[in-house]
Amino acid sequence: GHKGGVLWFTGLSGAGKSTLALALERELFAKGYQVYVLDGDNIRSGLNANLGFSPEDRAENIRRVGEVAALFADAGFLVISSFISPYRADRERAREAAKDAFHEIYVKASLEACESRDPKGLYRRARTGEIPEFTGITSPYEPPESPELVVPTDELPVEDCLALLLKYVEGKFQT
Ligand code: GGZ
Repeated sequence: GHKGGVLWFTGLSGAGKSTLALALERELFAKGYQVYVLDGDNIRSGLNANLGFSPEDRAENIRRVGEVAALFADAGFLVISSFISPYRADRERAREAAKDAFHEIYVKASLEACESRDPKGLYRRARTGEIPEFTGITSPYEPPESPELVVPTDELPVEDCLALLLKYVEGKFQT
């Protein structure tokens, strides 16, 4: 079997992290990989239910996710972690937890693209001030400086983005 690893997705809300994480999980599972997605649905609803979106809470969110991801990788899983993870220092700490198993993947779309998609109407609510500290609007996003992979979702259709991810994973991890 393959070794464990952490595929650490980072990017703005609406960049396509969740869509790609779930599509990649499905494809990898079908190819026989032991794969598991960590995202807001299974982490912010449970383990991190006590955390909000202040800089301190985001740091703690990412710290815990980084540790959980490292444990799963230790157990031989390919973990797909799908969080905005806006701060470089927090992502670096997650990398230190997983060591060589860590792969930073920048799911890259411009703020303009994300805001025009606005699938959940969150950017609109952030602009009116109804949602405070919203990433890209009233809270910072620090893009990766040297990610292992960039997936430009505002330049390529989702199938091509998925193909990039699959090629990357299959090059690094053999079942
Ligand atoms: C950013 C927020 C916020 C604020 C709620 N800022 O696109 P979504 O809706 O479905 O996913 C976003 C999710 C971000 O949670 P993360 O755990 O990934 O964030 S972090 O890594 O920064 O801790 C968004 C929703 O939660 N959401 N309020 N203020 N996104």
